[in-house]
Amino acid sequence: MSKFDRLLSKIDYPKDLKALSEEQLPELCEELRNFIIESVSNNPGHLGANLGVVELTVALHYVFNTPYDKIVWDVGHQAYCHKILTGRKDKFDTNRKYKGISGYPKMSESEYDSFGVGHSSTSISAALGMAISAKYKGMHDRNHIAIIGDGSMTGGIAFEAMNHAGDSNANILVILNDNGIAIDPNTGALKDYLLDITTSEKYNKLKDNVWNLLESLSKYEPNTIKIVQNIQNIVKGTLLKQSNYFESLKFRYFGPVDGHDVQRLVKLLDDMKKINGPKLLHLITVKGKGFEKAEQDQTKFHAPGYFNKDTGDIIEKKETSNIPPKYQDVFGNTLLELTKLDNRVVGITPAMGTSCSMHIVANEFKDRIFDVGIAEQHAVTFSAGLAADGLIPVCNIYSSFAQRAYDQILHDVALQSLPVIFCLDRSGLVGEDGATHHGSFDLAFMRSIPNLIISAPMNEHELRNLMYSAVNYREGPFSIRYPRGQGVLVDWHNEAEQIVLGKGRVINEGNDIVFLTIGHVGNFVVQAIKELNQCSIFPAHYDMRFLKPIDSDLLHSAFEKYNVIVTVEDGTIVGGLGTEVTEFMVSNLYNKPIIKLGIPDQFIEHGKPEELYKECGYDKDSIVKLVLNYKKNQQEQRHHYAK
Ligand SMILES: Cc1ncc(C[n+]2csc(CCOP(=O)(O)OP(=O)(O)O)c2C)c(N)n1
Repeated sequence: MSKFDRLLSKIDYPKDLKALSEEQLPELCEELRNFIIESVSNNPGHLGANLGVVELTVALHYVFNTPYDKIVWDVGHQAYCHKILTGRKDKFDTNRKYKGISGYPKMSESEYDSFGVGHSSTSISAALGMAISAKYKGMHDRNHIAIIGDGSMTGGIAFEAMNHAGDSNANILVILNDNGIAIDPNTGALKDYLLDITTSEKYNKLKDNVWNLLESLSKYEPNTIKIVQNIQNIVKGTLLKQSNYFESLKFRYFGPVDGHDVQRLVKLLDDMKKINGPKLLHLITVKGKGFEKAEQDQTKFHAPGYFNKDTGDIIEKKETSNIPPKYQDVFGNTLLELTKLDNRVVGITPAMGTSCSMHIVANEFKDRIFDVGIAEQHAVTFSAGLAADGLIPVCNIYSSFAQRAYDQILHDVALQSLPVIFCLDRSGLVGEDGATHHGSFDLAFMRSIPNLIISAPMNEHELRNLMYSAVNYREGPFSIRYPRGQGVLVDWHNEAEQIVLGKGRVINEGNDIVFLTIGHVGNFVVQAIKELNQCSIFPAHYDMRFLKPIDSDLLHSAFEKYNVIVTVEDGTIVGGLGTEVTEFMVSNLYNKPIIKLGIPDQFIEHGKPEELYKECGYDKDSIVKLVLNYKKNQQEQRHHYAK
């Protein structure tokens, strides 16, 4: 706990917060802000979004009766303050660490986390479900609050939920936390609309007057709330350029309001509690509020890594020249080269332009990159449209967010044989973001789709070769998955070359055991084999490179030459490479033991990637141990039969 803890030190739960006077709340917000800055500076996580909702979070827990009333955070990367105020202050130093608390709301972690999140735009649907359930059960006094950012509001499911909620008469309050930015600056027409409301001077002046009237009259006469709302609606209709979008979806619209005035927020939320039915409160906040550098560079300070809490300087890893680049940067630079080579190549990102390094292209060719908002489904079908008209779309989606777009990949792309290139960043275990973000499933969920090429590079050269080959392939979709973080080659910039599709690589032959790997995990096997060689054990290693079409020549060779097959993949073992190899064995009447290493059939929590690889049993040490145990058993059996 820092030195700024006069009030915060007394607060563990919302009941303690409610014991404060309204006048003390600004001071508490200051302390919370300092607590978060100090904590995130030496235990990296999300910063900007959390600093932006300090006042809102305090006001919510001050006014509402949580956990009875339901607060649903969208994405949940901004719920640190909520966690600190709901029993997790003392554990906050374990945030995102192995076996520590999660960086996102998680239902099994606390009764205050009404809904588990990580992927965006779900809050309104979930809160609406709870609100309708409350109605059904006769719990008419319960409140249901969804807090959603302006970025997350661009996701299709949020629109779907608004459409449903507006017609439901359910008791739901949507708080639109409008800070004008997602991770990168927001895109799309909605942002202009929100800006229009925010900057309409006449509307805002009149709205404030009406609002003050509402506050003073509502104390005496409940019906005046309705009258004043009607006046407010007329004001909105006449003074805003467009008719009010939210009102047209049958939501009562309130705002825009300064989201950093905690005392005013308390009054407002108190008033809004009395109004039944679907309502939307539009808050204007600043991402990174109160920390200068975070306010200035909001994209970098979304999740800045280690930084100096006094100066705001980000603490970069030393010696950046002598370490391999991140896969995402190899992707960005290669895409730039490809856009120069062929003017049909364009990039598509669902709001992750900087995070996937597509900004490298956007910096030179702004019109070749399309940031479509947090809208994975749309990103895929939009790419399908581009491909149908002859362009070469490279659609980069984080593996776990691509789950959203399964039907679009299947129906709109693969079924139509459209040459869309999918680059699935953050495939495999991603680390501290945990279960919601691990890219565990793409190999398995894509394998059953016909017409789709599925590949994974083992290193940076391979990524470049695969991207180059994908651009030349015009028969259908082509998926390339790669993990978060660094590759293995300092000298990553090869002359990209065409790969024979469906062909793997022999890394080395050996005896007795063969490893079949796909993607970056092949490097774990390379290291393990080096160590095993010291013990005079010489397993073979094939890098399959493609899951589909699988290299059947290599598989025949593996089954013919070796006694034991070990498959290794950074993905679920249910339906991935191991399953493919097993099916191949059965179809081809081989009969050899297959050991499948990969993510077991369960959701893996958060921690450092190395900790998680180890937990799942496919880090270098686990692989070495597996082989040594196998050899030991083999010897014991030999002794047994020799007796
Ligand atoms: C489906 C999905 N796509 C992408 C992301 C990555 N992501 C995390 S936070 C974020 C930006 C959210 O913006 P906004 O809702 O405006 O909240 P802010 O961070 O500005 O508070 C994005 C794109 C995600 N969590 N879920």
